[in-house]
Amino acid sequence: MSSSQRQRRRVRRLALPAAMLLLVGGAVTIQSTAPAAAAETTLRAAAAKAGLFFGTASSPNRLYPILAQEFGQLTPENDMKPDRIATSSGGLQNTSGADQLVNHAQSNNMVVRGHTLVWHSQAGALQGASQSTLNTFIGNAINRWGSKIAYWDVVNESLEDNNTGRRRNQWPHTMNRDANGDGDYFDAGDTDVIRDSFIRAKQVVQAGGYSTKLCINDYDVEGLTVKGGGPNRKANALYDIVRTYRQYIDCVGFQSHFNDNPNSIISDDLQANIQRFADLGVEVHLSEVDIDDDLSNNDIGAGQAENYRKVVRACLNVAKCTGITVWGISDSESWRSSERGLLFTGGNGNYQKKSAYYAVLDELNKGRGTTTPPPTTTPPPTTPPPTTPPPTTPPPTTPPPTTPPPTTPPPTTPPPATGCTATVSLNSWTGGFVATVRVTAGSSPISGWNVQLTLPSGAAVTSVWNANRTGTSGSVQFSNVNYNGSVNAGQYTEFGFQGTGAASGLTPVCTAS
Ligand code: 9MR
Repeated sequence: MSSSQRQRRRVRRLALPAAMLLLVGGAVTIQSTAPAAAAETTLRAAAAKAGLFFGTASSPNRLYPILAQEFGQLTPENDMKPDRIATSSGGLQNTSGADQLVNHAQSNNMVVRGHTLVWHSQAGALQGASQSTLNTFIGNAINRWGSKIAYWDVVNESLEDNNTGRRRNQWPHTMNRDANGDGDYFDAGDTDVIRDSFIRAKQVVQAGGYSTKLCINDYDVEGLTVKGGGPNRKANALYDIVRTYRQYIDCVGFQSHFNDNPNSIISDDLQANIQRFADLGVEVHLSEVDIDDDLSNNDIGAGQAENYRKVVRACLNVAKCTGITVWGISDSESWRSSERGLLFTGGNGNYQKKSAYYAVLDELNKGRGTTTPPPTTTPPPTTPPPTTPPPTTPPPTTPPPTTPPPTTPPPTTPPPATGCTATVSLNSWTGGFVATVRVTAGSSPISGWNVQLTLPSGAAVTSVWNANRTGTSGSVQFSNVNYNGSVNAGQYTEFGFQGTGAASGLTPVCTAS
């Protein structure tokens, strides 16, 4: 018996008693309350009910009915890549496949993710192009489809393999220059193709009045840790990029190609990693999911269906995880067909649902937040948490009490320190800056915070994330938003703002509630 036959039998076994129960319930009580909302029967509908999209990658020759039935979002698997549509001067050519996909999505009310503008691979005629030519291409591509594209992957796969945490040492990143040699490309005098491509993309979106959101997309960035528990430096590097360029970046794609590569694991801290990006204020998508059906070497080596459940649940538990895209419909048509990593078998539109499909549908139908979300704050990657030195002397042993304990606390016990402190780090350039403010709770938990700081004359706030704001220049107040007011003792959360002018010597004053 095939797995899908087994699955159908299982569904029939479950369906019969449920129907009997309904009949019995109807017989014994006329005033029965309405039955619980029926579970949705497609991935698309179940995801929509939970407030996210569930999509897939496709091509013009695979626009079968099942596509729009099961999926609410579409990514052109290959038809929008520069090697298909870019000329060497940054113009457009051969857009018919991409147009067909966009039109199909439009007529079926599907969200489109454009994939992709700046990428070292499949660059075609753009290979080796200057930033100025890339900018021309970015403008032409964004303008061609405007708001029909809800999300654009502006920069794809900019970070090196093997968990080094470095940018790729190949075009277009070879255009980068670290002017002051401090090891990053974030300084005013540096050249950074990521920053410059996003700045251009943002300008085009704003000038056109489009609703398009701009994403950075990469793989092996899913967990906080890699196999063995070490830090995921690639994820940390991506985090630093998003934090630094937050004003231009709206969304982050974790590709989520899970396989036996030690950096491609499904780790228990996937949700925490999604959450820390979400805490920067960006949307997070699992943008190219496939899960090897034999993860025997993986940290979570459960069956494929269970692994899919974990991945979908991690997204559902983070409100700003707003979409999941599987990288194709059927195993046989996948770029990694030998790993059988998708939700269907079969081909040419005649597809059969796998156990993994039913697991995903079931998890989506449970909706968001059915498990306790982790704390909304996780430490940023570049600052390792302080390590507690091991005690040098054994702790004193408490002798058994010989007298009854006092009924009032001794007067010398100091009251617990409460409140919060705030520190600012600045990333400045000529005429502007981004400030990241860290709010740290004292030795008691806090449930809300307020940070006041005074900007130097000539400086003004233009945008803020992860906080509410009162004032623009001079004395400015920031307070928590609904998801980051609660901070545990000794923990911190961060918010940020962008401004014009120069900001230096800021001394934030934190008060807690
Ligand atoms: O699935 C795509 C496959 O058909 C192409 O041959 C391949 C060429 O590089 O690209 C595949 O899609 C990739 C995506 O664009 C970026 N992330 C990794 C995907 C799988 O390789």
